[in-house]
Amino acid sequence: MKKSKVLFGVLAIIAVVSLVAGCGSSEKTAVKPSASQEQAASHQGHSAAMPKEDPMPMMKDLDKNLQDVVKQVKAGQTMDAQKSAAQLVSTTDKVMPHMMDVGLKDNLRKAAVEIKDSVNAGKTDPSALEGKVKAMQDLMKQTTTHLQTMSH
Ligand SMILES: [Cu+2]
Repeated sequence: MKKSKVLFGVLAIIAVVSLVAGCGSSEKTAVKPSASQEQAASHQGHSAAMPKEDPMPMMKDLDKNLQDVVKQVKAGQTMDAQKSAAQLVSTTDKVMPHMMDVGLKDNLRKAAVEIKDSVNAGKTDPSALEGKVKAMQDLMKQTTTHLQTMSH
């Protein structure tokens, strides 16, 4: 009789402990999604994860980088064009953390890299580059519009 009472007591304690532990862990997992939901909500505006700088001047830089690439390719200044194309990609990388539209972000980056690759391949045909430049300009316009929907 005594033994079974003790056994019951131990079992009861185990049950309580595991209940408490279970409660604690379920509370923890319940907190996590709500925290990420909060994060997602704050992404509507300028997120805290973003660098604190204004991306609009970067869009101007991007436009200038692109114009430089075109001008230098046309002038046959391959080395300069390659530098400007590298600059074009690095400016794009600076703008990207401010973009919330994943598709647009990918396309903008791809367009910049495509221009860089074709300039780096040397002997770039200006007319072949033209289509890529137009695509980039179009994506830059969309990006500017996209960035204007957020407060920076
Ligand atoms: Cu931003």
